[in-house]
Amino acid sequence: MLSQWSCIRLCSLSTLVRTCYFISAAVRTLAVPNNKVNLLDSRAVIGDLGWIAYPKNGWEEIGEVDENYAPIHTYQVCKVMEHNQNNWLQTNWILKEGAQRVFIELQFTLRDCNSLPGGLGTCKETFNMYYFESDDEENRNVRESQYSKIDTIAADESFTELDLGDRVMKLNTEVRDVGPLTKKGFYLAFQDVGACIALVSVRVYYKKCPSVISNLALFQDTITGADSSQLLEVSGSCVNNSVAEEPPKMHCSAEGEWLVPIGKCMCRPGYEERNSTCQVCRPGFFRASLQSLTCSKCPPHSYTHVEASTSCECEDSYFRRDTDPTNMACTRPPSAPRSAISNVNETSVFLEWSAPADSGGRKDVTYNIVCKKCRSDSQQCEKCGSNSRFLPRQMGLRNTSVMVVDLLAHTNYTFEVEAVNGVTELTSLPRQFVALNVTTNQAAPSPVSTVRKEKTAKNSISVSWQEPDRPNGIILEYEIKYFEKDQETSYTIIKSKDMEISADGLKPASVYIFQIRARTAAGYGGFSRRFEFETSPFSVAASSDQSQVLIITVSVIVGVILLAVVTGFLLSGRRCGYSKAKQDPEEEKMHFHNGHIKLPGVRTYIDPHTYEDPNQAVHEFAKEIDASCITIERVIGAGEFGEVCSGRLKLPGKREIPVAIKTLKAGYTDKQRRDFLGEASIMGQFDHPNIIHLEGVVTKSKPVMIVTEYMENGSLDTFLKKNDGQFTVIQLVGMLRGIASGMRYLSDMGYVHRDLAARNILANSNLVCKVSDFGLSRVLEDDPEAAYTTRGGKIPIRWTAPEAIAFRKFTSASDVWSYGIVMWEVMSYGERPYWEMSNQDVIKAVEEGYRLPGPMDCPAALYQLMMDCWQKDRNSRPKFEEIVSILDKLIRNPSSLKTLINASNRVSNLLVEYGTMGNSEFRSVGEWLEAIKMGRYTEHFMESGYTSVEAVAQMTLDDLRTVGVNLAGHQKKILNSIQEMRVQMINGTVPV
Ligand code: ACK
Repeated sequence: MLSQWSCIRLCSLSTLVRTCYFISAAVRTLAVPNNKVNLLDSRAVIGDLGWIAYPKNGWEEIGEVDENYAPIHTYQVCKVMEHNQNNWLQTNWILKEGAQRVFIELQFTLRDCNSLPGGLGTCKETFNMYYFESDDEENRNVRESQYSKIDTIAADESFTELDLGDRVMKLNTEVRDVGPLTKKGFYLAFQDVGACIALVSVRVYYKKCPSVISNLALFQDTITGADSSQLLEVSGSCVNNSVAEEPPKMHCSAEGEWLVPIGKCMCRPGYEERNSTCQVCRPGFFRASLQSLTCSKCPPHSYTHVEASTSCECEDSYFRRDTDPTNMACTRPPSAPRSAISNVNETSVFLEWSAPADSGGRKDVTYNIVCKKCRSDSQQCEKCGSNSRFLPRQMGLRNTSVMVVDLLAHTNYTFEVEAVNGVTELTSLPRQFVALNVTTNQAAPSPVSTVRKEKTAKNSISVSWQEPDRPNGIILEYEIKYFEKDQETSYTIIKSKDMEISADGLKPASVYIFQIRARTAAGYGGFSRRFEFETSPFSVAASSDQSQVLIITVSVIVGVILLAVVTGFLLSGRRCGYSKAKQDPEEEKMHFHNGHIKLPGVRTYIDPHTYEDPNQAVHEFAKEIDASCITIERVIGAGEFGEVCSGRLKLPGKREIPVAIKTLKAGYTDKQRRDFLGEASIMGQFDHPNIIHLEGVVTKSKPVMIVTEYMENGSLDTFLKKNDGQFTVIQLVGMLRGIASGMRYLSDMGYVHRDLAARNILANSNLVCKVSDFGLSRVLEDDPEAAYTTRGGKIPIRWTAPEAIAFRKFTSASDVWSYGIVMWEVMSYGERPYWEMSNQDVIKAVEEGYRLPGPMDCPAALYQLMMDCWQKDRNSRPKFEEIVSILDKLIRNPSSLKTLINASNRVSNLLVEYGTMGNSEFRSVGEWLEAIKMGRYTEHFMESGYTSVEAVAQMTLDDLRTVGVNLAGHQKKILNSIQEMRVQMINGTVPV
């Protein structure tokens, strides 16, 4: 019989090393991964394994060494020749350590039965593995029947004698698992029934999911479940300084792998995640919320001096709104808005400003308007009422402009434009604002809103009405327009100072439409809506005797009263008030058909010359004022016909108003009187806020007077010269807009002014400009600027269009040319157009295409407009309508005025080549000084080094003083000549 021992021993000497080699190779490849926990490893046990073999001659332990010569335990059995083998090998008691399923890995070699001679009948090639559970290890006497079989183990590969000869050892590895285990521990047992086996190693282990940190949650070691497909749900715990956003969970698979993570932990604010831990934010850094990724540096104007900050504090005077993100810089209230300008249009004010220099670091700057109404005589202001409207709104404006409408006329307002931002309310600091003082202008009254029918008869309707809601001044009269319904082309206009009229001469049983409007010094307001009233079909009195008696009685009473009134009026003689060549002194009636006047009255300008009797014209258009109503206060100037005075006019029932009074000096001729009053006949036809308003005339006593509204600042040219450089561009453009608007009205009326110049514009205390000086044939006679042309007419050359100078073609287009010159005068603060050039030189230069240069600091858009007004072809010049609209646009968009013409533009058009100081005429400074009668300074100039014309052309007033020219008159004379000199020098270098 071949013993198991002998077989192994046989092998061992020659094959052990190789066997060990295989074993060690297997050990290396089966290094324990960290999700397997060994309960038993026979190779790792150095001392006695404590296994028991039964019967004793069955399994046998052989001491071997591995490749490192470390001892290992090997059990062999090889009773292949004997029948009925039943050899058991029981392991020691294995504590299961909480495992529910264990794995048994066996390594063994098995002899191929075919390779054994004579053993074929009894030789086996398998063995069986059993287990037995128990709570303690005392009871080792386990009966065979108590074991539970795990499996029959067969070798994948068995070996033969040949293999030994070939030095090949075939080591099998088999793994079986068993569970669920219910007791504390168990025994394993290997049953051999007649095979040749060497059990080289037995390893028993269970699997676990090893402790891991995932999503900042710690998942502890977890022993896998009893079932081979079971997933155990495991809760994680958040690592230090982290919190669960959603409870963290993972699933431990039977294979010891973590699967399906759910939820996660995040570092607390003040900490950030680094290497799966939460690290504190350093001073100067903060982390505000779970959502932020890392600690961030404190934003500008904030700080923190401690660790683990969740926010940074704002520096002094800086703030943070609750809604501001924590990573936003701390901010502060804005500075005041800048460059505020206002533009008044009657009772509306357009305010515009620039954003503050410092927005406080925020983008939510808005503007509030504080409106104060101030008394003109004091600094006392009160909050504006709720009547005025702010467009688009008063508070929280995002744009840098606002329109304020429905203000009171003639009222001083202060508008404070405040800049605020999101942190303004967090501070007690005063709000930063820019203030604008504004005085509203005259404004036309609002429309009459209610018209009532008082009485109707067969041929008449009496109506009454109420004063408009916003009269905007003293109502001078009402205009009542009425016409038969659907017959609008034929209408009648009645002017009345009362608030009741009777429209007579109407058709019976007919519907009439009434519309009423009011007039103040600022002109007419809009018409009321249409009111319909019907005349009676029959005479009311016709049917009854009683009524007839009543009517007769009433008629008699009315007649008596009327008689008394008329007599009283006549007796009152030179009573202060108007008198008109009308039956009702307070009422004026005009009939229109298809837009043309049917009875005396005006819609378009009527040349007073067309009246045979000039007196009739003046009384048609001007009211006669009784001289007793006028108080003359002082002489303010001299006109062609006599003094111009200021004074006061007090008409009965009216407020006293300041007026200008033009007088006709004694000893006048008839023609002079006619011409003098001609102006009133023209002025009286106009009714516009930018045309000087005629109050009336005094013709019935001497001196003959023309009374107009008083314009505090007098003529515009003088006023601008006195206030050189004092106005904003917007104010200047506002003046120009007013003049253009007045001129639009005149041209619409078909009136050509012919003498439009700054000297003929008057300005009031609100800077409202009004066109004045309306003459007849004398138009230009009294203008000191007017000069005789070759054709004999007298014309203000510098202001007049070439075609008007050349062939007296005066039109609204020639007025537009003059308007361009006025623009130039205004923008240069009253500078004389073409300076001291002679009229002849001006005519020649203009004919040759030369034009005035842009005034200093003049917005390019305005200079362009001037140049357009000076187009040679009069049809190419803009109409006043267009000029008004261009100026309106510029006013609405003041930034369009910021582009100024540059110095070269200024002079490139300055192609004036006339004067006495041409390059050729004066070769030396001495000659020049002699020519302007300043020869006495020649030596001074030479001594100071001003020896050339070029050097002189650079001189300033200070230079002149240094040279020794101290007399103001001489300084002025020399500087004027230097100015001309510069012009000529430029002209000499710039080609036309
Ligand atoms: O520049 P001024 O002060 O303004 O001098 C002239 C002067 O009379 C001779 O025309 C002034 N003037 C003319 N009309 C008026 C007016 N309606 N209001 C005030 N001043 C006037 C003008």
